[in-house]
Amino acid sequence: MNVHASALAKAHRFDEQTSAFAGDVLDDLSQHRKRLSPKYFYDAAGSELFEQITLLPEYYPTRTELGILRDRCGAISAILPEGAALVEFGAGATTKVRLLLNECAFGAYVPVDISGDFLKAQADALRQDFPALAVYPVTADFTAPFALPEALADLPKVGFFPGSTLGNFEPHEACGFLRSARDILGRDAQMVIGVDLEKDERVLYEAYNDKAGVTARFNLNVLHRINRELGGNFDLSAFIHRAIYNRDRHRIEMHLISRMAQTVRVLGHSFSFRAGESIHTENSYKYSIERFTAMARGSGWTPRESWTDAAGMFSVHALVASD
Ligand code: AVI
Repeated sequence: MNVHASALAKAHRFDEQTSAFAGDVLDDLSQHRKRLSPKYFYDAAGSELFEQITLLPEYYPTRTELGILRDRCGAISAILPEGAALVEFGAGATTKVRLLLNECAFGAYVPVDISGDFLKAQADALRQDFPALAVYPVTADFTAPFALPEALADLPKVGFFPGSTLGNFEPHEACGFLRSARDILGRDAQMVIGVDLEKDERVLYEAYNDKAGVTARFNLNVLHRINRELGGNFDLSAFIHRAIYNRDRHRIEMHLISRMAQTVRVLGHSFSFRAGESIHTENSYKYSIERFTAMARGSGWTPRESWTDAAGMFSVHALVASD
């Protein structure tokens, strides 16, 4: 916890997670270019909105990755060791991991997520459907080092990081995550990872500016969360969602744009906005196969195989830990 966050925890009797949220929000809104971390999108309402996004006709990543996993799970299973512990970084919908669990003979499944409640529900559902599978949920921030359960010490390890969540990390954070995953999983580990690809800018634009406005609600929900958890007074109707493709940096950027000059208060601090001023809320980096595999090579992994859909929209990679 940083100094700011621990002072807030004391003053407001916040729990550890809310204090960290408060500290980050106050720091990030005080920047010359205001920003908020995309990790704060995912409260209960935000997670539900994200599930809705994955079903939108314009949002191709989820169904395309599922298609690749469905078509290629035989090939994926053929290169993974039998009896391995499958360690999933982040616990979301279980649809993707079920494809692997059905196809490969894993010895254990280890979902890792910061949200203990969500993790427990996910683990319970999988235990019911895969009674022979040992499930060891680990409550941890998977972007920082954490320990795997002792019971898995002798099993080979396979990491699973679907959904192109890696794309929401800055490139240096993505390298840091890959390196840390390599350390956590250990020697001879393998990794199966989903990565969204560069493509026609119109397709990208529409995926993040859907007609039904679900992505806009998802983006604005972070202001609602600040109001609810930190007693902020954001007027959600005074901000609009904007997503643009930044070609030079290969990324979709999401912003919340202030419609007017206004001042917002959060935890006794005032933040002034000019009309048209942005809060930068998310980057979603898009990779080429070459750029991703080069990054993996530089971060402790040797690319073993890459699969894409026929239209080359999305990619799934098998990596092996480098010596
Ligand atoms: C979770 N993540 C990979 C999504 C993405 O596409 O970057 C989050 C998202 N943001 C807007 N729509 C979906």
